[in-house]
Amino acid sequence: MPEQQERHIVYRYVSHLVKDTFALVLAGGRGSRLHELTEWRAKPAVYFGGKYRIIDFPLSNCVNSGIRRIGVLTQYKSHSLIRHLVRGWSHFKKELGEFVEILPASQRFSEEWYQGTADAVYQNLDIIRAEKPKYVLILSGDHVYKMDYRPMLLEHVATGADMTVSCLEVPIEEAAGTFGVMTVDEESRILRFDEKPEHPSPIPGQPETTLASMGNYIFNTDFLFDLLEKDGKDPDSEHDFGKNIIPSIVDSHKVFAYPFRDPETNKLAYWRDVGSLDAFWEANMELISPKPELNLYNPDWPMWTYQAQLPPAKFVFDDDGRRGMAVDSTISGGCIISGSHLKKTLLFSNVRIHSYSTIEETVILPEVVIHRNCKIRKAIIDRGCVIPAGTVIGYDPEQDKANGFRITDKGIVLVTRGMLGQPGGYA
Ligand code: ADQ
Ligand code: ADP
Repeated sequence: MPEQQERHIVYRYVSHLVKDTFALVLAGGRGSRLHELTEWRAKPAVYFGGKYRIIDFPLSNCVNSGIRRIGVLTQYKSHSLIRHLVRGWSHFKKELGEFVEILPASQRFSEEWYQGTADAVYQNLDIIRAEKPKYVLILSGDHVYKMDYRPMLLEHVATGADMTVSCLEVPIEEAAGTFGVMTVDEESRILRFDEKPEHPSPIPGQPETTLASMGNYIFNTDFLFDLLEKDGKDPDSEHDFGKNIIPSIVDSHKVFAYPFRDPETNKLAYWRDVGSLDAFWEANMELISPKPELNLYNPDWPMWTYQAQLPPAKFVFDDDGRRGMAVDSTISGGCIISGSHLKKTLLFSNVRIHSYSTIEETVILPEVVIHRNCKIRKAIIDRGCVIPAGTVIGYDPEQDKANGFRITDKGIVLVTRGMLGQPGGYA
C-alpha cells in the first residue's frame, strides 16, 4: 500500500478513537498541602502561570488531542471551579457532540457524598452510559503538563488492554508515600500496583527510580462499568482507583502501563504536581525564568482558559520620577505598576502596585493591591489581598508569624485575605 494511503488510514483510525472516547476529569480534590490557598477553592481551581487555573491543563490537553466530550467531576469547594468552567469552557456545541459538562457530586439517589475517585465515577455512570463511548479516559485535574492523549489511546488499543495507566519515572524518595507505583514486564504489562507505599520498588537496573502513576487511566467502557458495579457493592472498598480498583485487577486482567515521555526529546516529560505551597511557588518561578521547561508560547499546543477583556499592563513613573519596572518577570493584563521595582515576580490579572515598593521572587494572584513602601520577597499573595502601606513580607520570619502569615519549610510566605482580616467574596 502506498505510504500516503497508509498514513490516511491511520489518521482516520485515530480520529475514530478520539471520537469514541469520553474524558472524565477528577476535579474534586482538596489539595490540603496547599493550606489556605485551597480554603475556598478546589485544587484544580488553583491559579497557575499568570492566566490559568490548574484544570486548564488537562482540559486543554483533551481539546488539543481531539477529545471533545468531557465531564468534570466536582466535589470539594466547587464554586470557584464551576465559575471558571462556565465562563471559560462552556462554548462547545452539544449539537456537534462537543461539550464540557460539570458533574456535581450525588447525581444518584445516594445518601453518600462521593467517597473515593471510583465512587465519583460510579455516581455518574448513567451519564457516561448515555454517551455510549468505547473508551473512558479518566484524568486527574491536579497537574500541570502538556500531553497528547492520542498515542496513549493507540497503545491501549494495540496492546489489547482492558485498562492502561499513564506513568512517569520518578526518583524513589519523591514517590514514597505520594504516588501509586507499579512493576511491569518487558511488554509494559503491570504485574503489581501499590498505592503510595513507603518503599517503592525500583525499576530493574535503575535503583534510584520507580514507575509512578500520573493518575490518568484509560478503560474499555464495558469493563469499567462491570468493575464499578462490583466495587460499588463491596462494603470493604474505599472506592478508590489507586487503593482498590487497580491492585484488584492486575492479576486477572490486561492492565498496561503507558510511560509518558516528551515527544520531541523522548526524555522525561514536564509534569508537575503543584501539591504543596513550595511546589506551587517553585513551579511558577520556573515558568517565568528565562528558559522554562514548560513552553506556553508554542502555538501548536495552545493552553485554553477563561480570560476577561482587560487593558494591557502598564508601567508608570511615580510623582517623584521613580520608574515603575519589572525584570525577569511576567505581568498579566490589567496590571499597573507605578514607581515600584519588581524582579522575578509573576503578576496575575488586575494587580495594582503603588509606589516605592520592591518585590522579588513573588507570585501575586489576581486583583491584589499593594500600597506604598512595601518590601516583599519569596511570597505568594492570594487573590484580592490588599497589602497596607509599609508592609514587610519575607524578610523577618518572626514578624511574618506575628502578622499571621504562613511560612513554609523552604521559607516561602503565604498571605491570604483571611490572614489580613479582609472579607472574602469577589475582590
Ligand atoms: P492522589 O492524587 O493522592 O493520588 P486523590 O486525592 O484521590 O489521589 O486525587 C486524584 C484526583 O481526583 C485529583 O485530581 C483530585 O482532585 C480528584 N478527586 C479526589 N477525590 C475526588 C472526588 N471524591 N470526586 C472528584 N474528584 C476527586 C492519585 C492516584 C495515585 C497517583 C497520583 C498521581 O491514586 O496512584 O500516583 O494520583 O498524582
Ligand atoms: P477564586 O478561587 O476564583 O479566586 P475567591 O477567592 O473569590 O475565588 O473564592 C471563591 C469563593 O469563596 C468566593 O466567591 C467567596 O464566596 C468565598 N471566599 C473566598 N475567600 C473568602 C474569605 N476569606 N472569607 C469568606 N469567603 C471567602
